[in-house]
Amino acid sequence: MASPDTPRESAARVFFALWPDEATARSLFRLSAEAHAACKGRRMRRDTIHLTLAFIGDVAHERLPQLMAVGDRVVPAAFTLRLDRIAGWRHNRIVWAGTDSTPEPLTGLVEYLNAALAEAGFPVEQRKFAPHVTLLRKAEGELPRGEIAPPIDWQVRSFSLMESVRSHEGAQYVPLRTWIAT
Ligand code: 2AM
Repeated sequence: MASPDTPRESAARVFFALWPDEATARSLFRLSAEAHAACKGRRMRRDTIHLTLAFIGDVAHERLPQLMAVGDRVVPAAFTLRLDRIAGWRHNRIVWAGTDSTPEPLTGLVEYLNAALAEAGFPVEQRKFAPHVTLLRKAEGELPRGEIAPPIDWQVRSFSLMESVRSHEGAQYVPLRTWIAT
């Protein structure tokens, strides 16, 4: 995490994430249209839909190689992530797509990243991992809760270290490095 005296431009806001293929992103974007019809809010743009594995926050640029090294140590696995549940969180008014059955390779990846991040001195999330793909922010009224039918089968083949860059159009996400399963 950047210390308060780290000038903003010398830090990058970064996180590890799964980025969907085109078809999965399209399915999720369609789902967000349905959710938006029911509870308004702000839809994630199709190109920004993702699943965060580990959010790190502001990191001084000179420490980015350490984060790359964390990713380099992972042996990326291919797996299917079945998104079968849509729900909302009242505390932050997010509507998200998730799963009732987190695949073991996903849990393993997150645990590995968190352990390696902690070892390298980066801040790690203490809360239990709750895999979710944010669809809407600032949703209003009653939030959805139910099955995604048919479910969306996301064929995960890679993970990425992403930088979140703020612009007047909202956050832009830039991949810093992607690790692909062989
Ligand atoms: P969210 O979709 O639930 O808001 C980039 O900001 C990504 O990191 C988002 O997917 C966001 O999850 C996630 N994230 C996790 N912890 C965060 C935090 N403390 N601040 C901002 N984003 C966070």
